[in-house]
Amino acid sequence: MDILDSLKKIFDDNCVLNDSESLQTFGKDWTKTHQPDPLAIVFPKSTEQIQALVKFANQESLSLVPSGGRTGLSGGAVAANKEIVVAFDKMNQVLEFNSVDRSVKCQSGVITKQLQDLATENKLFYPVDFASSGSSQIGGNISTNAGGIKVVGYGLTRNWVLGLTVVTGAGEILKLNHGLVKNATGYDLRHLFIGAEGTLGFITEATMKLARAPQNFSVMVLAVTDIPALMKVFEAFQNALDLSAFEFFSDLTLHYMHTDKGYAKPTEQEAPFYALLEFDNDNEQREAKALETFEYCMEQGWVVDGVMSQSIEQAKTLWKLREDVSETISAYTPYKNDLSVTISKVPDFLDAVDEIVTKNYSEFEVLWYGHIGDGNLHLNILKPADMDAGEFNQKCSVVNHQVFEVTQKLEGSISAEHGVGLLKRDYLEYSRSPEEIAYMNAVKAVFDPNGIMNPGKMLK
Ligand code: S2G
Ligand code: ZN
Repeated sequence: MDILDSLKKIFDDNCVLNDSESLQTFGKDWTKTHQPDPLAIVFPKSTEQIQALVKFANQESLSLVPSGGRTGLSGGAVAANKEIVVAFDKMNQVLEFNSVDRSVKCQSGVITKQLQDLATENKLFYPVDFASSGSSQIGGNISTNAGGIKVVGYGLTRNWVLGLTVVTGAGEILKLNHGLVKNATGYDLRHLFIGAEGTLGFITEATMKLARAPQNFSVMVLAVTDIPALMKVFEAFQNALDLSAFEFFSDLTLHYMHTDKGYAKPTEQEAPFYALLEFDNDNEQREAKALETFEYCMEQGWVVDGVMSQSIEQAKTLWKLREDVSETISAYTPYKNDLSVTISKVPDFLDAVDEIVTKNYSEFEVLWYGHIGDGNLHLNILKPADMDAGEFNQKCSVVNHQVFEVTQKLEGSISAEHGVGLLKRDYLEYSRSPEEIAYMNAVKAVFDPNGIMNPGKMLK
């Protein structure tokens, strides 16, 4: 029996596709560097169907690629070598909401925004948020340990996973942690699957924790003189308030938000960099403290102007200056790096990397933005309209080694939140030691002994 017929015995009708349009659509993510070429796309509806597929794939030596919202930026969900793509679009049910546990058990294909809205409806809050939350899926968020814009206040996806149901690459179903807050019974295997990018098995269900909803919050955008000043501003506000976010973007980034999206410039006075911060503002003291800190930063000469939201609506408008950057500049097919160092090392790091890119890319526009509160900087080099994409990517990749050497010297990460996937795999040594990589391969061999799970991603 041929493979497609066998697959049709495992999955429901119309849940096995191999028409060229489906292969192209489901065989990729947001990266555009690899030509999708999967064998077929399957749409499971249950953990048991996935288990049957994994057993079949082990027998037939077939490779499997998990696919969620296909919003990944490192090629982690690309199928370019006749793999079978396992798309979770039909495993998208909320299974249980528990108001006492403040948790939601859901299938992996639930859209991030769906979970956020469910929390809000129940006067709770799912705090992991980023630009792609309208199309990304919980399973993919967990597989890449997605961060986003509220990490400084609420942590990463990893902090909100109470339990997982997984199918290992060996075809075993594991129910990990069962939603327990405390469970001191040995290795916490859930944390191996979080951030594993689908290389150990499939995450089919997750129990996610919800937070108390903030009563009210305010957003400030501050025009900042330089990066050292930005760090002083971060320290001053971090010491004064409970920050839920502390982001930054350069003046050139703001220029594109203004010219391409028509967003108003947030301050009268312009500056080379802008800080965008958010804090819980549920009493007058908080607001007074924020204004007092703003005045102090002005007196120190770190800030030349600033604005504070007076309503939730205005807060959301200010957020769009930062949240909409990725989608706005995607029109320029940017060459992206997603780097992190400990927060205190950000000024030295940004100076060193900026010197490299300025020297090597004097003809390109370089945009800096990201999450200062997490030490996470996004470096985006815009492709000139008249330059061939292949030539541009080749030119930009030339300095990867220099940029990653600086990252390694400062014990930073070559991939802060976007994952390794295909695009960063060959640079892994800059952030992980040979011994660590050997252990990661050993772990992979335990959970996926025949190497059928997302082969070539993250590990060579
Ligand atoms: C951000 C989104 C993806 C990108 O805006 O924080 O993580 O780098 C990014 O454009
Ligand atoms: Zn980011």
